[in-house]
Amino acid sequence: MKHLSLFLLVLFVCGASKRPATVGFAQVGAESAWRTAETESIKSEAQKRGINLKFSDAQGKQENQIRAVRSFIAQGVDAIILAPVVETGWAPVLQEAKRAKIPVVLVDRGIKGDESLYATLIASDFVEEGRMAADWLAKKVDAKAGIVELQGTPGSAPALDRKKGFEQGISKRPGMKIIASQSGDFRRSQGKEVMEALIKKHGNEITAVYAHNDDMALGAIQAIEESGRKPGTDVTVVSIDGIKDAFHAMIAGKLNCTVECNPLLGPMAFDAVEKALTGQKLPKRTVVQDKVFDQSNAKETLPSRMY
Ligand code: GYE
Repeated sequence: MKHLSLFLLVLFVCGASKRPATVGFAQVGAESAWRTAETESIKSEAQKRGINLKFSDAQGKQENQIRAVRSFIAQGVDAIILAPVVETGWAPVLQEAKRAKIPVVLVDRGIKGDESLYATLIASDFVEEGRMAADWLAKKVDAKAGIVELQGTPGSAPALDRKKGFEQGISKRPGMKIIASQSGDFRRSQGKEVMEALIKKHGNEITAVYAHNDDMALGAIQAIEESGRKPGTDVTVVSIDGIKDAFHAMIAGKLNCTVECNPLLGPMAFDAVEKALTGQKLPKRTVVQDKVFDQSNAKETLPSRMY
């Protein structure tokens, strides 16, 4: 009897581990090069591990993401990876996942509220990124600047925290002032449009741009050039992400600095999924480490950039 149950247990464990896991990934959209790199990292890691991945692109809308998570639950996936577009409004659907005993791994952006609704969060420290951008800018401009801030998606963790960190960074530097702050939704086209409007309004008062991501900074750089001023010289431009195009712009002297935010979260996300599925303990939060790059090291760094 004892041997039989042991045999059955072994059979069960082996059988279970052989069945490929099915994981649903509820992605925000494709608003930036960062986002595309993250999608690619998760898709390729799933393939490498033989995981059956169900992918959903919410086109930047929370209601689409909620619908995707519900459909993953209905399909009985083993786990869900969620990159939440905004911080609030997740409790009902995450409670449904919890009731269905489907672990949820949050990647890249956090949420507000009950921590028991997700297994773990893997993300950068966005407040720290904002602070690093402010410190770099302060040194560059001798703590004197009229700053335009281009914010990310309203209500998203990176937009809220990058704003907060930057404000903390300039708070003890009275010569640095944010003269306008508007959302460009993390998109290049909107970064350009917003910058055009702000140049019309504030003209040469603007001596620096702080963009919450590289794509918006690259859009702003175009707007500055079209207005007849020189980005990188007349207007100091700092941003966050560290995409390849940012390195090209730094080499061209148009972008001054980018704070890296690593989107290659696939391996960490699936390590977490596997731990959650085998009942291992997970930290509530894993902080991805970031670095600052500027024109002094852009050229030598570019060949090693992965995204
Ligand atoms: O910085 C931006 C993107 O959530 C950290 O979202 C991510 C941000 C990233 O669209 O480019």
